[in-house]
Amino acid sequence: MTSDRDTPPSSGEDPETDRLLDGIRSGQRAALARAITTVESKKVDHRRRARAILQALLPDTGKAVRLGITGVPGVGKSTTIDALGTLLTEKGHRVAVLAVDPSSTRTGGSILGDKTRMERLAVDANAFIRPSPSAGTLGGVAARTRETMLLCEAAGYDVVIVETVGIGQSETAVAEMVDTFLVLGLPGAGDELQGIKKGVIEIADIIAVNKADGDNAPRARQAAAEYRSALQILTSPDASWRPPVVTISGLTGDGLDLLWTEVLNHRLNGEQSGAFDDKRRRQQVAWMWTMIREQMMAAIQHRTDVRARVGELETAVAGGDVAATVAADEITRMLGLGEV
Ligand SMILES: Nc1nc2c(ncn2[C@@H]2O[C@H](COP(=O)(O)OP(=O)(O)OP(=O)(O)O)[C@@H](O)[C@H]2O)c(=O)[nH]1
Ligand SMILES: [Mg+2]
Repeated sequence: MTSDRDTPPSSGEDPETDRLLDGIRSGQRAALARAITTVESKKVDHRRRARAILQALLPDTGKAVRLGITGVPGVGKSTTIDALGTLLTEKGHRVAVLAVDPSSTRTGGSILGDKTRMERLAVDANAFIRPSPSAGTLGGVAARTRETMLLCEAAGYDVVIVETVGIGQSETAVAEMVDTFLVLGLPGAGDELQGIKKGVIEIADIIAVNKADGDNAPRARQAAAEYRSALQILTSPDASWRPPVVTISGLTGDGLDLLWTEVLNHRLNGEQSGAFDDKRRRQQVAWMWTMIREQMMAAIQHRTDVRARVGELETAVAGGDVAATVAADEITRMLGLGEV
């Protein structure tokens, strides 16, 4: 980009883009919310504006601690995020909470649901809660959430928490957009690790056994010990980091300070070993490829001639009249990509 640092880059031609950029840079919630609506929109002119905004804000992004949180329904994600987020805003941080829930067909309901379970954060001037973009492909939902994360960073949120429910591949999608991936577990993990998939433990940077309060406290400590031994037989993706297991209570707030310390330890450790920069770089490139795939699919949807021909070819391929390879080649050519 040719812009210099004294004059923030702007679209130069779209006043709404300029208004959004100014609003986001000065941390205005309304502008942030409007920009998020713009990145979530499928309209071509909105997508164009979204790209202009994201490019212009690029120098203002990347500075937050990006924390992913997953765990089975009822494990206490909302409760924990409410308590941890409040602890962080009390420390002077600005916290954004986003979600990836591709199964979500809820509209306003999920905002209400999430916000009533995050009572304190919902009314905290230094917190911003945004529910998952409405149902779509996981790739699409994750794409919008990642863009929203960048907007939040540019608006001055220095902690971004991305929550997901343990459905399908959504955990992997969230793990791929954050620096630190936290898996919440329950006391009584001994019963085959409480339905938490082994694959999820493998991508955890930190495990926290929640509900370690009252009568549950001893069982939570026992579960933590079991997670620790389960982790020993797994090879960690980052050789310089052994995922710690902590016990917490989202309800009482016990252990959340230590949990946050572990998040910062993970960051520090990664900065020293180089794993942090590597991961961010890898994520950005993987992100570009995801977008290329998304946009190719979108191009097929947008071009009526291509869409019509895809329909005919599907029938021909299903009927055994045209080889799938040949059909794919025809569409690739129609998109102007030539012979590949
Ligand atoms: N005792 C105890 N109860 C908790 C704790 N954290 C959450 N709960 C309770 O567990 C229930 C589920 O908590 P949520 O925070 O809604 O769980 P969630 O993981 O967000 O659930 P979904 O959004 O449905 O996936 C609620 O009744 C909470 O009050 C905790 O640390 N201790
Ligand atoms: Mg919840």
